[in-house]
Amino acid sequence: MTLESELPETATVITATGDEWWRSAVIYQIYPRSFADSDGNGIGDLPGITERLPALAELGVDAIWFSPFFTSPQKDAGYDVSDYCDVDPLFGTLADFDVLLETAHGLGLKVIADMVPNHTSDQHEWFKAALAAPEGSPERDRYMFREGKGPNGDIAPNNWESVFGGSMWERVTRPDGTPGQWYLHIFDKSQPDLNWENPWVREQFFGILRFWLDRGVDGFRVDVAHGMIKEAGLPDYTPPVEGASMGGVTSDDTALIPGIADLTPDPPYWGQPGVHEIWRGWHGVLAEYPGDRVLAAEAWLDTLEKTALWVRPDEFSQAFNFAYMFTDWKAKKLRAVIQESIDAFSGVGAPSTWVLSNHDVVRHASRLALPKDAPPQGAGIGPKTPGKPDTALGLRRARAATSLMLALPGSSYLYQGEELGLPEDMELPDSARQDPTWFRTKGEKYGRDGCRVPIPWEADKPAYGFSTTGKSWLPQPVNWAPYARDSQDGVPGSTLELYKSALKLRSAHGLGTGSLEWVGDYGNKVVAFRNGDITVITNLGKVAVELPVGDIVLASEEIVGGALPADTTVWLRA
Ligand code: TEU
Repeated sequence: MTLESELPETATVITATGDEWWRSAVIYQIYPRSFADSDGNGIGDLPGITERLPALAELGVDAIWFSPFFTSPQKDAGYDVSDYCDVDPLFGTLADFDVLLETAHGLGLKVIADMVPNHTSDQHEWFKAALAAPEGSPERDRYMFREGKGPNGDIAPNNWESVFGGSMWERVTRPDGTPGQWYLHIFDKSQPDLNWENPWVREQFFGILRFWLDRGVDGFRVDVAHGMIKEAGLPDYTPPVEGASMGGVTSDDTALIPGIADLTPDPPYWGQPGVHEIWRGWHGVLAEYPGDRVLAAEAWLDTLEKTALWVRPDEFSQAFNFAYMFTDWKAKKLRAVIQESIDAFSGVGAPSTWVLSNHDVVRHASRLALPKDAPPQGAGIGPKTPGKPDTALGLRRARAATSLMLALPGSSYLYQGEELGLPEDMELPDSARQDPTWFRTKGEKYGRDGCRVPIPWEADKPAYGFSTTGKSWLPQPVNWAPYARDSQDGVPGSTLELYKSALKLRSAHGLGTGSLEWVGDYGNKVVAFRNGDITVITNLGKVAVELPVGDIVLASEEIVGGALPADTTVWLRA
């Protein structure tokens, strides 16, 4: 189905079968440094999370995915790992992790860790050994070292640009002080890429996976799963669309614009066919363990068709649906991406996933009200960005969008704070910024700090209850009291209560394991479908839509007089 095609009259979509828990799970992402701080240093930690876990059980999610808490110099907020089998002292200890895991399991919550195999930190022992070893040594072969070009080797081996800005190559200095080889880093220079063609590297990660599986984790989200293998010869590459090489999806997602996806071949460092053999190996390790462990791919690929190849039965269990995430607030586009997702994923026996926010993108309570000419994904929004989104409109659309998403069959991901309706923090002072993107682009891109601000728990406490001392590694806005959990708990109509109701009803009506049948009666500005005994109607137009007879079981805004207002979703039982 293309964007331009009309809504099929009836399109019943049978979701993939299988009774593994993750096929229909709602998975809540915790960004550990911004969730809850127990020791008052302004950075969230594992004991802080453990204390707050009952709030997540009460919210009604099934599982938690934790962004990395492993030992790390924190150059990229923990996505630069220097020891994969230990907890960074900032966040606590392995014993704290064991308590967290036990507490979560006791509350019925599964736990998913974040594995970062594309690169290590430059402070990892493997990289230190590589630097200390001579050129051509087995230690160097664990990473992507190459000679520079030109008579003195002072030109980078190719023209690739880092996702965070600047060259993807950094030159090292030999022990005698002379310039040496270059190493590849898709991200920051403190994140050297591993050489996944090297069997020794593959073997190490089998051990790391087993370390966490033995401790009891229920699976892994795999970071940059699309970047691990690079095209042989590392050929030069110039992206046809600005930002395309960087996962730089804009609000007009290239994957969803017919034509552009066809013109965008996989860059030589994304989505190479060699990755699939790695995932089959990882699948095999997880299969040795009881209890349906999950493997979720963070793979930024330009089409859903390609993404589906990653979730074939012997590879990942599921993959993030970034095409869905970046779909504009337009009924036609939304219907198309839903249909295309279910077709692509169920074609290989996998559930579709759905997601609206994470720690790398502008929060959807702001993104859904961005003006047309907004900066591309990854640029972020800051004090000097022209045409900032309207917060009230953004929140209204976010509530409607989430209410729609949570009625879709498959698995949904939530990002901490979205259940409070948090907007992007668009006024962070430059002096507070920490995202490497900000530094590597010399301030040209604000980066991702605006979605990473510590979340508010209690309106009247220091740091809104995030920390005991009032410290917060990124400053929190002064106007966040109304978003605090205790300002919304038990308050009818609050965003928190909307999430709780939606999650409860989703489970009661079996929507996650259900199937979708389009309902075409409401015009082209509406998305409407049936899932089991629930009819979901979302009005993305400006004009109110008359509702059919039926009991309203959920509404993202108050419904008066039988009409569905603009930017509103209802669930009806007819
Ligand atoms: O992200 C990979 C990635 O390519 C996207 O995050 C995106 O291109 C980027 O955010 C620019 O918009 C993962 C993690 O989710 C991210 O937090 C890490 O910084 C990155 O990997 C490196 O580990």
